[in-house]
Amino acid sequence: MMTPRPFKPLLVTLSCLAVSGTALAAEWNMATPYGDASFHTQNVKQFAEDVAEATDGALRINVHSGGSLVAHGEIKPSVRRGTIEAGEVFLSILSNEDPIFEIDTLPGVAGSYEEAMALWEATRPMITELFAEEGLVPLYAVAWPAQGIYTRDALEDPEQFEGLRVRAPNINTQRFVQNLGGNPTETEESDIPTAFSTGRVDAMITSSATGNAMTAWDYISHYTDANLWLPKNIVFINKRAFDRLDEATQEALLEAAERAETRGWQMSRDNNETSLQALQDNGVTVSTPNDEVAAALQAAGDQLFEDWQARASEPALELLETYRAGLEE
Ligand code: PCA
Repeated sequence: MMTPRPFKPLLVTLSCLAVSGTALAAEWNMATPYGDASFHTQNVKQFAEDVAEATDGALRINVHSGGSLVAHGEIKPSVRRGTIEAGEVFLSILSNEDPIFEIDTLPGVAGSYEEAMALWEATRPMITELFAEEGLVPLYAVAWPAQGIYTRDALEDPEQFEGLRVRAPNINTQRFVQNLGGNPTETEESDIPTAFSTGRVDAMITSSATGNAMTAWDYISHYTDANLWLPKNIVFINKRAFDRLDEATQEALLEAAERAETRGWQMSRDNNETSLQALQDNGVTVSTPNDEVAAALQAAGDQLFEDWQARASEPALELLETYRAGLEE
């Protein structure tokens, strides 16, 4: 015999009738740039499930991963226009809008998860404000594992960077490659296999996580775990879409976002461990830079940092000072 549940059928009927965007039930589209093998995507999908559950289906977020709905560069403009309600991007691809967005792709600023989190906490208000000016609300941000260098041959001599064609995920990494004497190309994650198989690139800079997700062992055999920096992805929504939700739904959404942030940082740490292991299990030699390579990376990084300082706004520079002072306490 069925247990009587008098209110359920009524609610279901109402939400079926509800037009997307009303206070009754909303269906959102969310575009993300990374594929399903990425822990960021897994986290955001869990977030969408949590929201649906917490709101009893009053808010459903359809996650379109891997740039399948909107290309990476178009995600933020699309959310701003309201074509889609939510998006995720690699924060530092926004660097042409304001150098604060690439503060997490500078060597020597945050070299551990603790520091990366402190940097996010320090910069979150300013980033939130800049997003608000465009009618956007950041929900959460999660760091990738530290960035390192994937090469075909063991990286033993900085001379090897000369003319090396290196895939980079953002402008700052491209500048870094240039400072090392290499030839950078900005390539989306989804284009990595083609970039290698067509011979467009010889090497790449990314994390253990992306190397593992993209089965880097098909193209390269060495990973230099250089701990360059821990850049973040940011998840955000359209403010008008948020305002259309009733208060309980808004609260449930923000609460799920908070959980996604905590979960995501832990996933990043765990994924770093499993990915480093997976790389080795698949024949990739994982090592840390030798002294010569480390010195070259340091010099290229110092240059990158100086250039950033020259570009950054006064408030961004002040934030960096405050963040650094906080680390020393
Ligand atoms: N993976 C992403 C961004 C940084 C990372 O670790 C990428 O390479 O595109």
